[in-house]
Amino acid sequence: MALKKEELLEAYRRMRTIREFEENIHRENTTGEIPGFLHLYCGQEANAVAVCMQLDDTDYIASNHRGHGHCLAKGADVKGMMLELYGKEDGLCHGRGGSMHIADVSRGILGANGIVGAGAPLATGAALTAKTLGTGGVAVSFQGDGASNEGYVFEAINMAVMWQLPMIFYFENNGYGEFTGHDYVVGSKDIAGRAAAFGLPAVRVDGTDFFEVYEAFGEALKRARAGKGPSVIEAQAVRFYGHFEGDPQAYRSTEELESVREHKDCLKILRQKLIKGKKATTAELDTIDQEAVELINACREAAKAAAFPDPATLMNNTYVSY
Ligand SMILES: Cc1ncc(C[n+]2csc(CCOP(=O)(O)OP(=O)(O)O)c2C)c(N)n1
Ligand SMILES: [Mg+2]
Repeated sequence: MALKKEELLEAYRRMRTIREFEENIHRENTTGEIPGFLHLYCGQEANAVAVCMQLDDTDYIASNHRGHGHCLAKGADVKGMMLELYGKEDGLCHGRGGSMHIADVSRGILGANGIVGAGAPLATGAALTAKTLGTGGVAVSFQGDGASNEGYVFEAINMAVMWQLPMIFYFENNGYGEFTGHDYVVGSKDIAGRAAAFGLPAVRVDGTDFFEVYEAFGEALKRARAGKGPSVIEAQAVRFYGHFEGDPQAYRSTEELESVREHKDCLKILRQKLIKGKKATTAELDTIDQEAVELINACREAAKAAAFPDPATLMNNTYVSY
């Protein structure tokens, strides 16, 4: 893989920025200033970043309820995201969307989505648009292991195969759908294997390894851009926090929670690889860490100080007329 030093540092910066954004929300949520449900992406950053840094604004992503990382990785404005979470008028969606409905169509971000698996048919529609209009763009849907049991996800995969669409279905298998273990509900225990039966390439990767994801997604992207049709990627990922903020996680042992932070932290793993491979120095990475902290602190203070929407404008920016 021929990633330049600047690209590697940029990948680390994006992953670190997402991590800092999420850790900050985890701390701040206790103040009661962030309305609505929050599902943190902490631990899964390598996936969003290794995928989205290979896309541009003509490519689409459809995200899910755990969508902060996907949107930030695809280029959503960090301050706009933070303000949106706080429900402020200057947020990315004028405070009407919040965590689970963040979108920025100008950057190809079709939105976070509270309906499990709904991103797959949405992005498939975007892939059909790209193919029909000949834009050269591709579409990617991010969904979890739980979404792999939704019928419309498989309908979308079948349609993408039949129409040979420039579409990539990216499953982040973090071992849990809400509070239920993946092994308990996924019959074959093998999402990629099950998807392959639809007649498309489907691979499983280690979602804690930025490089493995980058490579596998790069292959799928090459196929999609060359008009060779869709692919499925199943990434083995880990979730650091509960399903949602406030989930006591009685179904996970303390040992498991400590172990994933210790041994399966994608950010730590990337950091070690960059240093070992002499791609970056500790000082360079420390500087990026510090810059991410400063950026997120500034965004948080701006979000706290920003104005709420005027109640008289409640229905503005809410519905689209066609
Ligand atoms: C269609 C639908 N069914 C059920 C729910 C309730 N629900 C919200 S998140 C979730 C679990 C999703 O698990 P997974 O796809 O693995 O994503 P993860 O939360 O692990 O990122 C469920 C069942 C929902 N929002 N939509
Ligand atoms: Mg899951």
